Amino acid sequence: MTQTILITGTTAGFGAATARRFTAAGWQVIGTGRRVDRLEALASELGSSFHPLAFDITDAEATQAALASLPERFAGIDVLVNNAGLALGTAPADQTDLKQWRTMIDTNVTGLVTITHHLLPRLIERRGAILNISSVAASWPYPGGNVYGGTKAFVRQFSLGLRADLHGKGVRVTSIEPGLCESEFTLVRTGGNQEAYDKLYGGAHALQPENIAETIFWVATQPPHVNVNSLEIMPVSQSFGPFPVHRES
Ligand code: 8X3
Repeated sequence: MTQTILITGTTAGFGAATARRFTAAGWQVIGTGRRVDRLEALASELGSSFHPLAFDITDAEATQAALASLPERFAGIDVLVNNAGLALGTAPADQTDLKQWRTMIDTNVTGLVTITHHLLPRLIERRGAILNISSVAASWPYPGGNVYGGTKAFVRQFSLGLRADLHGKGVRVTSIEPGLCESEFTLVRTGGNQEAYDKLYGGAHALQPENIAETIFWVATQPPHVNVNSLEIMPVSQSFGPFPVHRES
């Protein structure tokens, strides 16, 4: 039987690459996002096995209405990939814009739990899977990560909590935690600063969205009795720093 996956945030980066990976493997893909032009472009590229669903994930009513509008062929969902999310800014906590913090929480936390809550009955019925895109920032704090890291720690812990609640129901849940990956993510984070983008990725041999898409595909296609609880992935070029100690002079 053809399987169906719903991927949030398919208009760029991990989401678009994951939509391509699963359609190439014969899955039906529902791709969500706000930017209709990008969803339509992906629909023309991927054909009838891709169903675009345009809505703003921070709008609970729009989310519910969009899910209710799914045609019969796409209504049964086997896998949910909660990919929609963003980082805004890299400034220290005392110099950030509260609006940016709230936008990250609205998308990365509230949007994610809202769509998950709506889809849980279908996922339980199909003994499906939930793959949540967290980040290395969930476990490893860095300067300027503040609320972004906090939202991703939520995603990781929510995933583990879901596993506990879904015990015995045959639903798999995974927290996928990528590190530095070359994508629009950084342009969004820096407000479109191409120079910062080039500086960050120059010579870094960062992960590519296709690496994450392949990881998601591997997790989703494990045998039904195998649950990957969490999976952290970095480029070889990225690792860990020392704990800084500030000394009074
Ligand atoms: C973001 C990962 O390493 O760019 O989720 O902070 S990193």
